[in-house]
Amino acid sequence: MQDMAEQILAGNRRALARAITLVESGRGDHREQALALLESLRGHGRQALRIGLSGTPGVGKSTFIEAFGCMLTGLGLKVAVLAVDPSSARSGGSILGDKTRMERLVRERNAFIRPSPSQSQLGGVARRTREAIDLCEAANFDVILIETVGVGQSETMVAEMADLFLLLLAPAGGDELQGVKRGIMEMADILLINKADGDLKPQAIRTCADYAGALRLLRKRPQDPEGFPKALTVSAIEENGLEKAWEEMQALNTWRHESGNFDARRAAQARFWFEAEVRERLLARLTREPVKGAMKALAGQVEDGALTPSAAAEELLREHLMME
Ligand SMILES: Nc1nc2c(ncn2[C@@H]2O[C@H](COP(=O)(O)OP(=O)(O)OP(=O)(O)O)[C@@H](O)[C@H]2O)c(=O)[nH]1
Ligand SMILES: [Mg+2]
Repeated sequence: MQDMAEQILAGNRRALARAITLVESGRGDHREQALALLESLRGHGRQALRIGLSGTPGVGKSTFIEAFGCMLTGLGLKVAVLAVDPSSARSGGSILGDKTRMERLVRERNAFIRPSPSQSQLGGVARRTREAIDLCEAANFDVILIETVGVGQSETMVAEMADLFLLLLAPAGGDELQGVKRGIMEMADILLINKADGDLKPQAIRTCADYAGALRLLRKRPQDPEGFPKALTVSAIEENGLEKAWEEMQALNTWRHESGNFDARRAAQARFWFEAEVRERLLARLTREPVKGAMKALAGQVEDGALTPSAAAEELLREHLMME
């Protein structure tokens, strides 16, 4: 693991790819190795800008990442792309789809693209993605793009591991605007109205103005300077508005660094994931033997009236989970 750690720190991509495979593995011995690897990488002092990107299917996420990623590598930056796709059914197809849609970025020397592992449990996906982010950061990437399709809880999850959260939206009529859930709007730092090209351009500009209005109605967040969150139009296909979007991201990022919000947010995220993992692993024990069987037996006694629910819970926690 020490050797692998050194190779990752030296920016060796094959070592990085192998390490990500290791953190994705469900095997117990792999898990131990992965933890040892992450531990030996801790304290390298490198910090990438982690950008989460979400949007409904077909809005242009892959096209945007291809264009935006190439723009960043063109600026001399090293870019890693990770995908979070909690629906395992889609993962096989999305790997192929994204490889063809990111043709240029795939060939870039300074880009690293990692499709999502096929895994249906969101908790597992969260841990793997966080660890993959840590590995990419250790490998000295400047920007880490984390793509997620706007389904279920995956957006919240990505927002909790990103420094900046972008929401990609399509040009829409006024009524459709309300289709974006308020909670997701509140998480976004920058809304990007994509497809602002050709016939769709006027509609994209109107949609952008509508969203800008909606953003002004949201409660002011302590992590924002004046003017944020904001809405911008882009065209991923024509590669318009990408520099402007990058300027805004940098402006926000600089402000957050200077105001202490950046570090505070990372600390809060670390705490969030610690607590989430404790909860998740405690719950997981209930569904595994021997606790599962003990729970079933106690449930039977509760049903029969031999034990009260509270007494049975007490016994399970004390005897089988060694908790008071
Ligand atoms: N006109 C126009 N079309 C775009 C733009 N960006 C993407 N598209 C088109 O929209 C369709 C979907 O683009 P993708 O990049 O695959 O969208 P996605 O969000 O990655 O979709 P999923 O991976 O299915 O979630 C494709 O036909 C793209 O060519 C754009 O800026 N302008
Ligand atoms: Mg895609």
